Amino acid sequence: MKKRYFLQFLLWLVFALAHPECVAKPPNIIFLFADDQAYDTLGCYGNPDVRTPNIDRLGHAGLIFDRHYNTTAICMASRANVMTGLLEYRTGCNFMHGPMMRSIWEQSYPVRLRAKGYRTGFGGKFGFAVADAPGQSADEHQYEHLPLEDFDFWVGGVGQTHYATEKNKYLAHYADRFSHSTRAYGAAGIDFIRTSSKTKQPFCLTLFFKAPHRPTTPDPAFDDVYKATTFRKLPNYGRAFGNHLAPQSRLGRQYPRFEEWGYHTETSYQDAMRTYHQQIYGIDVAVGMILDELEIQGIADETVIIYSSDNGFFNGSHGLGSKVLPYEEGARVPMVIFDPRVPVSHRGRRTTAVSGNIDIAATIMDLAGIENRSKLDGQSLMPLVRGQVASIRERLPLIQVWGATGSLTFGVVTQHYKYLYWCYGEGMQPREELFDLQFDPYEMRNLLHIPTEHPALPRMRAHYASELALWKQMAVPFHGYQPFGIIFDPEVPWARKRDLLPAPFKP
Ligand SMILES: [Ca+2]
Repeated sequence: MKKRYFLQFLLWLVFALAHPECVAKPPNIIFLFADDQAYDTLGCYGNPDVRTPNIDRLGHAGLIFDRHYNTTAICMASRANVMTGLLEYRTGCNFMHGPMMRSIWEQSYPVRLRAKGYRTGFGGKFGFAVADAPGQSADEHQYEHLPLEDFDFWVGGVGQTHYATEKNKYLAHYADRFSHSTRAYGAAGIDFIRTSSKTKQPFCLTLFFKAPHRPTTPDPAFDDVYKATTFRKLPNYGRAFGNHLAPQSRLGRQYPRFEEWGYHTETSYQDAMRTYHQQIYGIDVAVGMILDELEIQGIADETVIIYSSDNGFFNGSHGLGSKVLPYEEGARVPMVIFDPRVPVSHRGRRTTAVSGNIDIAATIMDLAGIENRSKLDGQSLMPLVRGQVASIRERLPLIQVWGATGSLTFGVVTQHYKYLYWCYGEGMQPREELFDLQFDPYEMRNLLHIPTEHPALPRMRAHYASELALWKQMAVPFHGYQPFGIIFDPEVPWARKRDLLPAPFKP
């Protein structure tokens, strides 16, 4: 070897040893996403009543995130967040607002990974439509408004999709083997992995399970799993632990659902939890099917797996049911990343770093070697997974611009505290809430109620003001997002805000 080439080789070797991820083949990526799965529903999150051995296995071999939030805690908006790495006021996409513009979709991780040479697959509830221009109607219930052509493999569905496999157009051919869609998605995942492993391309599989979203429809194959289980309740369970919250928190549909969905009596609570957890058990079985196939194909050591949920769930906490509100049970969810390439010494850990659903696209792009991520709101979580850093951000915004006008909320969460501002002032005062999540993880005490000003309040108000300034600066000019820059401004009186409310929110 000539001296010049030898020197070049030595330089490459030094670089390769320092940055093995840059010279190795990019990993396969599997992103598994549940619908409405609360943070405390997995064995690896400390719930002693549940059986989730496959997801637990991922957690124990990877990194478990204990402070992972959906920046918007409802299906459509959250799916738009994870696909793009953008906050809701930049995706412009939610129920009561509108579909995603194609120009924004084209920045999503599935499109960018495919352009980078990845084979991409999607299965499950896509959740939002893609439109060419603002004001153009696009309906997530119609296949022609979903971006099927941007995937190499598609078993996705429109709207809420169906639990019965046979009712989903692109999944129906699995119905003879698995009549319930959760395991059918597992079977579809196996097929995608099998065909992808025969190509030279890396692959990215995204599976958005319908479970455990209502209407409660567990796979009867697992009727025996929780037959004898009595489920615990979280310490903030019940109406008595909701009285201290802002009255605006009781104006959304979450409040009546505590009784409508049966969380209010011991018998109906246990029934609700049995079927809820049975649906999550079904996801765990599907995850096991996928993990087994990776072993069979000999690619388990080159496939990164991410597991999370689109929003949390109030199973009776604070006397609430359902999701949407940015309290811990509504916004915080399980999040597990397993990267088999991380040294064993750095695996099997937990992190309390604050992370968000906007980080998922950034993480997937980082894994795929896409370096230009500066326009994303999210950060790659890989430095946390590799144990290189202890945190990736100081604060994360929490957005709630859907549903009853009274329940509109904007807030910010940090390592230690959460600050929420409830703007609604019709017959009541707008409210602030401050929770110390380190000492009060169940949000039993609003620190605005103590007689002296809490020392953290000015700092949290400043964080909120910074996030509100970003909203004012960055919100898309369509789908009713810009007015919320003023509607969420605590300095502006409610009387002035009333006229600014977008049409669906006018009282
Ligand atoms: Ca959901």
